[in-house]
Amino acid sequence: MAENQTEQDPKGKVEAARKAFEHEFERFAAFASSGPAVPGLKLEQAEAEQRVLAELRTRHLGKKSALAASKKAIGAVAPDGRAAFGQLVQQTEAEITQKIGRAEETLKSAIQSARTERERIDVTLPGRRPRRGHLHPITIVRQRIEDIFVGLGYAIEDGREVETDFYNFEALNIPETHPARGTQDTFYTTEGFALRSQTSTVQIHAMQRRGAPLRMIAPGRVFRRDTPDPTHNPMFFQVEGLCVDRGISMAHLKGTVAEFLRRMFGPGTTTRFRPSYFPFTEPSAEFDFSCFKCGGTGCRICKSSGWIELGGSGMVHPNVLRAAGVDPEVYSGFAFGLGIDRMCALMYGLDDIRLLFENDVRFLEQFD
Ligand code: FA5
Repeated sequence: MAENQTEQDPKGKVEAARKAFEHEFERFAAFASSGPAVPGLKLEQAEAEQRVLAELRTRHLGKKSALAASKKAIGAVAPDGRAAFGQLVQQTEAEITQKIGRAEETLKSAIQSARTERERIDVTLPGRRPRRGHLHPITIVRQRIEDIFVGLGYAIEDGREVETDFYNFEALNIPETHPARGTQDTFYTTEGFALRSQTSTVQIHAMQRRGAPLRMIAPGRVFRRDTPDPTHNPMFFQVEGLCVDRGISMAHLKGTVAEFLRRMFGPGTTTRFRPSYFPFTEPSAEFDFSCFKCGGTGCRICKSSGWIELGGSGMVHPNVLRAAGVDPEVYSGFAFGLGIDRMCALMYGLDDIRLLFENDVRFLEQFD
């Protein structure tokens, strides 16, 4: 009955539209009356409220709103009440428009200041510097070795990591049945190809390419089927040295190695040679140097012996010179090879060479 009355009564319709608006607008009342900022209102919240308010505006002031219908109905009202009715509609519309407008303004400025706050940057703060990397300790040691030998007139050769049986064994005087193959057992890729087990392979490549006379060092990665322990890795670094010329003798080998170690570990360093065996050198010797830590009196690093073992050496076997196309009747040469990883461990006091390949930044950072 009441509904029917409202339907009949244009004024009642306007009143009902206002009430419906007031009811829905309640949640925005605070925005309509507060200042430009709403304390505690988060950006996402304010944006959601803005969307709801836009819908509310369409519902109450849009073309299909009850108020729009009342506007259309003005003409149908009896002339004596038309002006008053028209005024009522206009007033109601103005009130609603004003309230929504104020709430919109408040939300807009709340959104703006929340955005500014979020994007605020302090331009006076110092920028973040990218962290600079540094060389790996093995690279540091390798470069020192290279510098010393370049100073002694040696060229630096780059070898191959995957080798044929010929370069890794045959040409180095290690035939297929030789027991030395067992001590340097390596990883085979396919028939006839292996990961090199020593940098001595570069001796052959260098002599074939450059001929004699020749002075070179060849640092690089080598591989062996060794079980990892504090002094062994299946992949490690060696540096090879080779000097071939007329009249080269064991004295040149000893002088060169002694000078290298003095430059590497200090002028007081002494060197000793012990007889040894390598299939590709004759005679062969292993060389040690006086402990750089205790000077020879004995300490933890040299295991109380006063000496540190470093590598193998000898006079290049005539068979090796021949295999590489150098006439052993005219030329002779010396060669040596040492392990960079163990040298690096000695220099930095590491008790396990495996640390060098774990890529733990906390460890590597110490060598900056
Ligand atoms: C050789 O490899 C010979 N080619 C050296 C040589 C060159 C002799 C020229 C004569 C003339 P040896 O197998 O001893 O030699 O290895 C040389 C060095 O490599 C060792 O002194 C040691 O420092 C290092 N080394 C050997 N095996 C490993 C391993 N598994 N892990 C880390 N370092 C190793």
